[in-house]
Amino acid sequence: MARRALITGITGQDGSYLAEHLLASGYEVWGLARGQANPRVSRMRKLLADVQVVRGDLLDQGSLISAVEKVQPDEVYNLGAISFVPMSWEQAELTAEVTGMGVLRMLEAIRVCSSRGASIRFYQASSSEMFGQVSETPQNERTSFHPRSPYGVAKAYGHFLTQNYRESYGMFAVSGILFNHESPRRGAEFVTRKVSLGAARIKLGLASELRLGNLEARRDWGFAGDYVRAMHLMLQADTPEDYVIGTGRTHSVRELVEAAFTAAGLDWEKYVVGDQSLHRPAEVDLLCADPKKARVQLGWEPTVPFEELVAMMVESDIRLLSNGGDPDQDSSWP
Ligand code: NDP
Ligand code: GDR
Repeated sequence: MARRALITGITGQDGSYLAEHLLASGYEVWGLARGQANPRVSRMRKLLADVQVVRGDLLDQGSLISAVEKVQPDEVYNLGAISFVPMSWEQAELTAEVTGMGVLRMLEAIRVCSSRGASIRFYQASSSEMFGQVSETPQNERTSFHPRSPYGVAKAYGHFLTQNYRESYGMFAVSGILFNHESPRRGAEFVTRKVSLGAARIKLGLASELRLGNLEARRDWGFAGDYVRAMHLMLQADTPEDYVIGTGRTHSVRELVEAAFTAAGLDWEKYVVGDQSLHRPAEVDLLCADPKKARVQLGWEPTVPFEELVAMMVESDIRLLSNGGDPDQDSSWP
């Protein structure tokens, strides 16, 4: 019988790549989707016709128990979250509820169903944002946390809770501490996609400038398609353990802008405008992964280097906009 996976956050970037990967690996894939008329569900269905949808919300404990009871999954991937860091200052309580308490509700749903005999492995989407103001570089599984946003704090709660359920109840529950990963399906609010869309719009004469915040922040950017393979590998391991996933290379936002505009054949300095209002109340200045444990124990390696990733996103956005696609309407997904 096919293994069955339940993915929260199915309408997001990672949900789409993970679903593709699991379907290609022979899984029956279910996605948890919220809302009575969520337009992102139809976008997801267009791309992933074989994914079955179960209604539920990370804010609603009963809906998660019902979803787990209905799907009877072998594996649950908890990717659902408020994931945009600036929004976590604007709606800190909601972020705590969805991104933090949502993990508790999902773990409880699994614990309740496991007590009736189910055996379910659990993956939690932890984040390099938990490291925040870093105490050492590169960051590995033993690096201490100093989160710098309500989002990072909520993720740290979910991370420790996942460890605690593993230790308290013997659950196969793991966290992937994933560094930034991007793709042509990345939300338009995140800096890589904002820059690739900005360069594409300027190239096509649809915009004349791109406004950005802190150009000096450094991130370890990889390709989302590579990172979902790591999520799956973590749940196939003999023992439940947490892993850092990243490329081990770091670049500034300035270098990202330069690479994107170069890929579009443009000089970035003519178009990029600094905007103080886009700076964050507290910034994470530098992130760089040490993914050695994942390489040695899981055999995981990233395959798409930074310049290739940026060029892929810029080319995709030039194609999308040339064909009349509207990324702000969430209508199209390459
Ligand atoms: P996205 O922002 O693209 O997707 C977030 C998903 O969460 C959407 O499907 C959204 O669904 C869902 N969601 C939001 N609120 C709820 C809710 N109340 N109940 C159920 N689902 C909800 O994120 P990514 O795909 O980029 O990231 C996936 C996960 O990995 C997130 O948890 C993120 O925090 C984490 N992460 C991401 C990294 C990255 O670089 N991409 C790095 C490290 C961690 P809806 O359509 O209903 O809004
Ligand atoms: P991040 O990603 O906060 O690292 O979280 P984001 O792309 O939003 O920001 C990266 C860096 O770019 C700087 N920046 C800007 N960012 C945005 N969004 N818009 C701008 O105009 C801009 N100008 C400069 C930011 O200050 C920041 O330093 C992502 C999310 O996917 C999280 O969910 C995930 O956990 C982490 O990555 C790992």
